[in-house]
Amino acid sequence: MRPFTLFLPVYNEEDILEQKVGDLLVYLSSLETLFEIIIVSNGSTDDTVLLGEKIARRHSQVKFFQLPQRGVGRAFKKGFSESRYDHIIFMDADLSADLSFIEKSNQLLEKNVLVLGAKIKGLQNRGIIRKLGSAVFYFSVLALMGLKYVDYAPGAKAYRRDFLRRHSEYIDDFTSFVLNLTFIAAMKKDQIIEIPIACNDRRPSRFNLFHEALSKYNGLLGLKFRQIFGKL
Ligand SMILES: Nc1nc2c(ncn2[C@@H]2O[C@H](COP(=O)(O)OP(=O)(O)OP(=O)(O)O)[C@@H](O)[C@H]2O)c(=O)[nH]1
Ligand SMILES: [Mg+2]
Repeated sequence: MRPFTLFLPVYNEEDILEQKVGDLLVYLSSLETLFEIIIVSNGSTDDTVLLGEKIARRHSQVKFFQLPQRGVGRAFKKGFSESRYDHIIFMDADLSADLSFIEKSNQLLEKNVLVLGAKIKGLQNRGIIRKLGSAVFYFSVLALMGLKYVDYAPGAKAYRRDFLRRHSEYIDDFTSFVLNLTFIAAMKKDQIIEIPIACNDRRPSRFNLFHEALSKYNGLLGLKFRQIFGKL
C-alpha cells in the first residue's frame, strides 16, 4: 500500500481533537505503510490550536498549522501544499465517516484521481434536515451540471496530489471545491469513483448551515456560469 497524507480540518474541536487523533494513530499504524496526518485550524477560538501544537510536538507523524481566516477550502489548500505524499485523504475530525474509507480510497487512488465517499449510498445516521439538504443539492447538481455523483461534502474524499496541483484554482475558500474538482475531473475525462461509506454524525454542525447552503448554491451557480461562458 502506498504512503499517504491524511488531512483533518479543525474548527473549535478542543473536546475531541486529542482523542480522535489518538484513535487515528492507532488505526493508521495498523495499515503498515508510511503516513502523515496534517491538521489545519483556521479561526478556532477555543484551545484547538494549543492542543494541535501539543499533539504535533508529541507525534512525529502529525503536523499542525493554523491560519487566521475561516474556511475549509483555505485549510485544505494549506494542507495539501504541505503534504509529503502523493495520495491525500480528507476526513472530518469527528471521524464520523467509517475509517475503512482511508484504506479503500488509498488503494483506489492508484487508478483514480478522485475518490468520493458517499453517505447517501451507505448506512447513514444523520439528522433528517441534513439528509434532505444533501439530497436536494444532489438533484440540483444533476439538473444543472449533469453530474451523477451524490456526495459533494468535503469529508471522506481522496485526491491524487498531481490532480490537486493541476487544478488548485478550483479550490475555493469554503466547501464548493469538491463539486468544482469533480466537475473538472469529469470534463477532462479523468477517472473518478464514488463508493458508499457508513457515516455516524449526530453532533451539531460546526458550520452555520444557512451560510453553508448559501455558499454551496453560490458555488454551483458560479460553476454553471463559468461553463456557459467557456471559462472552465
Ligand atoms: N479548518 C477548518 N475546519 C472547519 C471549519 N469549519 C468546519 N471545520 C471542520 O470541518 C469538519 C466537518 O465539520 P462538521 O461540523 O462535522 O460538518 P458537518 O455539518 O457534519 O458536515 P457534513 O458531514 O458535510 O454534513 C470538522 O472537522 C470541523 O472541525 C473551518 O472554517 N476551518
Ligand atoms: Mg460532521
